[in-house]
Amino acid sequence: MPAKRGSGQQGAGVVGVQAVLSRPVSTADPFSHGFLSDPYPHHEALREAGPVVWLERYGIWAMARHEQVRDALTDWQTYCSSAGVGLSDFRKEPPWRPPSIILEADPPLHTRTRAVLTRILLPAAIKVLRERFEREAEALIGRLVEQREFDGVADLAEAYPLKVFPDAVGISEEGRENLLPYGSMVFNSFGPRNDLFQQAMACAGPVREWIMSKCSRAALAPDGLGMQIFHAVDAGELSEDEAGMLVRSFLSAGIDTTVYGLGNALYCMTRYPEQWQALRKNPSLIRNAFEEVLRFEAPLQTFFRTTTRPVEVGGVPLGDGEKVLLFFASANRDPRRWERPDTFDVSRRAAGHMTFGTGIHGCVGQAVARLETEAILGALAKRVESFELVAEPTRRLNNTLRGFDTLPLRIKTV
Ligand code: 4IA
Repeated sequence: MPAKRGSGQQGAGVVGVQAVLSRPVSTADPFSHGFLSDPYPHHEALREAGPVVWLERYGIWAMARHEQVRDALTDWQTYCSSAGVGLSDFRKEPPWRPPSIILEADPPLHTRTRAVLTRILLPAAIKVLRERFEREAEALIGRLVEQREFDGVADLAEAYPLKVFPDAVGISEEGRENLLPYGSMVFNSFGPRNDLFQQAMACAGPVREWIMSKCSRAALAPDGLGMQIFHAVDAGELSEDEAGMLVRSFLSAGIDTTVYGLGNALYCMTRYPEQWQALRKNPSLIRNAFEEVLRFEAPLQTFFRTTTRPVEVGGVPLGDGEKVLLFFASANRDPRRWERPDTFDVSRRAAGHMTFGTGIHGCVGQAVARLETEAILGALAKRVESFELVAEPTRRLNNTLRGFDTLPLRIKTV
């Protein structure tokens, strides 16, 4: 992918001044099948091109180095979310669904909605879920061990979150097959209106209707995480409609992310068997191993921000109201930040990866994600000596997520 120095925007309207500014330029399409199938060489080229790169194809900026991604995420005043965290600028075109009141919002709205979810998802609050999550993990892994051969995606990475998370939120069993298609819509919609987006939207109508029907107080179990959001209405923190929208956020953000994360974890343990042996020998590494999976094979690859003012990044001037594509997965392998960035090592200090984001929008559900993964990896560590691929895994391409469609596994038991 060529990256060249190109001429920037002309200084506009100032009599007698016509500054021609220089900026690194790339012709890459981060949402093409080629890029999404093997993003890492493209990430490297973007990192080397400069601290910020103009993507000609979309007329947007890209940041692929750890320092700039982190700095943008921690400066919400300059890099806002309320114009959407996808390619589409909500101020210029209508969003495909009403914007999320937490993800696609800035303070003060974001501060109020975030406070409610932070409280509900505090590690201490999540503790009560642990026993149930571990029991379900043991039961599922028990069945898969008996089976010996299974699909790591459908039978494990999808099956587990699809059981435990909707149970925790407190929605009915009926219709849960809508959750994955909805996630596919949500995460593909952050990219351009390309083939992946069109495919995901094929069944949009009924899927959205089902999702919205599960977001009301009447649809929620009395003791779940969903109903806890409605308690905030009773306390005067949210309106009834806002509570429903935050339940929608649970159902948007809580499934595919962990499905892709678990699939990538299984893939890493299969691809790097000596790392699985290290985990089995020392299960206290499990927690860090998950962070290393998130660093090394980020299930969430990218998000956008929109500038709220002209800003200079490493000597390159960005204008007001411009879209900036942040490459979390590239920050995670930036050699400026990591030693041996392309080595999967469960004992490295993986904290500081960007997969959960950082700053005011940093993943509010990360305790749930950790709980799910630790329960699954813990159950596997007790029973599974090694994983073997019985066929080549196939990828499921998505404008935002990175993961697998199939992961045909055979396990050797202890
Ligand atoms: C929402 C970042 C991702 C996990 C996410 C997706 C959707 C929403 C929030 C977060 O709909 O609020």
